[in-house]
Amino acid sequence: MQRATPQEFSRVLSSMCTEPHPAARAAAEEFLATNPGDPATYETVADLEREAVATLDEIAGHPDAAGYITSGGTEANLQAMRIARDRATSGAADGRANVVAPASVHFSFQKAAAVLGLELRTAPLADDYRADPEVMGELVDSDTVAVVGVAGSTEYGRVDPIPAIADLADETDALCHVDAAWGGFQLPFTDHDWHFDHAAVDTLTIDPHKLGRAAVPAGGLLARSPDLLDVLAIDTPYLESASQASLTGTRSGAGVASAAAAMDELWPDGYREQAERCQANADWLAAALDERGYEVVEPELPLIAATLPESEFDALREGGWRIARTATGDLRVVCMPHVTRGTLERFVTDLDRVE
Ligand code: 0PR
Repeated sequence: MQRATPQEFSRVLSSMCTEPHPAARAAAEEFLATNPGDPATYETVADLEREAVATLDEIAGHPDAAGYITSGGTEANLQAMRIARDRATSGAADGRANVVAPASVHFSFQKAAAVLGLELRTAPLADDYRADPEVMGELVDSDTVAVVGVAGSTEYGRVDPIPAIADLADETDALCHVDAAWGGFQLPFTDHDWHFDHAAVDTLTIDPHKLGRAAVPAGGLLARSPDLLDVLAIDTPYLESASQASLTGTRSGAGVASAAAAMDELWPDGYREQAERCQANADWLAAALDERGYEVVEPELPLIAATLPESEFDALREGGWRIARTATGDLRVVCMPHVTRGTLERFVTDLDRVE
């Protein structure tokens, strides 16, 4: 089959998206015109969404979690903050409610805070780029509605100490949210404590359209119990179904069906094999950069950060490499499934040339 790929993936080292699994691609096309926002009309895609959520539950270590397939991590994080706010304030923000998160939190939380009228308080990280629960604790007060941990941070791929963050939330009766948007499909094959089973996590973001190999748009929001998700439910009098928890109304059946198809194909063995391959590639690149004298942040997950002079960074970009920088100017390479060892070898060859 001819595969028209609008994006040339072979030199993309900066993205958290990747080539969808072939089954996910086919499912996306098949369900392109369906709307899971109207489950009583589009019953097949509604069944696929239940199936997808059940697999996400298994991955996230809690068989009874409620949830839905979002448009991405941004929607999932925003909706989790909405649950936290409305659970604490029964609706309207009172102007004081705040969210406490590590400085590594994705910028979607700034959007969520702006939209929901929440104050976002971010705590400086520990030296290892992970959240420091003690410093976070200093920001928590009686108006804190959510305490957030990141399991696979966007810039350094770090996993925060989730059990300590959950304890912090518990102490102040706030909601504990974990953002595993990127890390969620890698972490089951590591020994990190990150999910419902490991700590009193209330809500969790886990995105099939990142390491889950689904087509965009397919994020995931899970809530420990249906009553938490019900906080989001709005009556929908003119639809066959009575209520809706998603933020968007009409949404893409392509994302939902492709998420179900990818997970059906890959969970767990395919994801395990992928996780091992991506991590081995990241470790290989870290060693190659280290050998060349660059300062490398040890990859905990398949994401490498390293110091790289601006002139070399610019020359590599001009040479066609899609690479990105962290806020502090480090090179950032995400070893997604489309990034092969051969790609990394070519990258290092080019790096040697521009040095
Ligand atoms: N949470 C985390 C930990 C993330 O890394 C991201 C996105 C989100 C939430 C938000 O997810 P959505 O973008 O699905 O709403 N992280 C990447 C970033 O912002 C997204 C990305 C994707 C960037 C593709 C570049 C790219 O080519 O860096």
